[in-house]
Amino acid sequence: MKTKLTELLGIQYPIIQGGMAWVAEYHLAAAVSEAGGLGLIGAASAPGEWVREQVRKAKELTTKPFGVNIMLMSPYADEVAGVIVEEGVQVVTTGAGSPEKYMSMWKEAGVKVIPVTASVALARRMERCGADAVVAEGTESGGHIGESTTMTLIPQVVDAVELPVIAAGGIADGRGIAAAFMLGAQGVQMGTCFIVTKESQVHENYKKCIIKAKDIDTRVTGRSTGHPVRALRNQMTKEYLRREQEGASFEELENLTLGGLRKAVVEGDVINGSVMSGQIAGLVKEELSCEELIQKLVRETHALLGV
Ligand code: TUI
Repeated sequence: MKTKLTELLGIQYPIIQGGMAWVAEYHLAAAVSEAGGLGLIGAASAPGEWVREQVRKAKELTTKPFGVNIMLMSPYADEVAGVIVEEGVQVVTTGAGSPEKYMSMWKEAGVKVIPVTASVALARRMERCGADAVVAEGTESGGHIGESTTMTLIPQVVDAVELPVIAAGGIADGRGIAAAFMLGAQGVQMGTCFIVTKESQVHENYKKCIIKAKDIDTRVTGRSTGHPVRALRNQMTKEYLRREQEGASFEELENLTLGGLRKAVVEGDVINGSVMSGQIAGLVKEELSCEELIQKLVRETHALLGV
């Protein structure tokens, strides 16, 4: 499975594990990289020193390339951007904004930059400012999402930029990977199926929710606030959507979700917490190791594409 992406990153398979807030810590990232994909540490809203420690711990577990995802709405984004250079992180992905102001610093340090985009316009802008590849993320994804579906977004981004495009949103098996290649992608990024791996440190309750989930079990909160977030439906999403419909204020709605992801991932409160997940959760049925999962994905993709 050699593509422009495996060449760019020096990895075996064109499979990236999403840099999910609270979920993507060093055990998971190192396991994915060891298995031949690209593991990511999700910096989320954590301070630079937390990220530095995570990077150092990942380096103890793998000598293969791994990366860090910066969530650009984080108050610590500036310091995390610096830590990436200081610690010699090889790959950075960015989410929930535009990383233009960090681009020259990263490029000078030789960091490979892969912004996550949800539109053709942002993908084009990222190419112009020197990105090495882009992730095009469809609205099927978990967490903070854009409008377009993966099926419609990928071919449009592929036609708009020369860079390798990585498809994300709604992919959890070899059929999804093969489909992404057919749409012109050079690789895939997956989140939901990695939450349920053995190396993932999330609370058991979170894993059980994803394994139990059916096709129509996610909800999108925050469409009215401009921060749409997809999560599995529960008491929190029900209450949020009810209040959102009643025209609750931004502050009131934020208070409902504030710390919700931590609550679900760390405390296992899957009733009041935010159980972020993609729409593909219904396809995720078992807990495998990262090695087993990646080998299964590669086998399935090979069988479909005959490569
Ligand atoms: O970033 C993500 N997914 C995330 S971040 C996150 S942490 C969070 N927690 C609670 C509330 C809000 C966030 C959970 N999931 N994916 C990448 C992504 N980026 N999806 C969409 C975008 C995006 C959206 C608008 C990127 C850029 C953008 O506009 C940038 C611009 O300047 O035009």
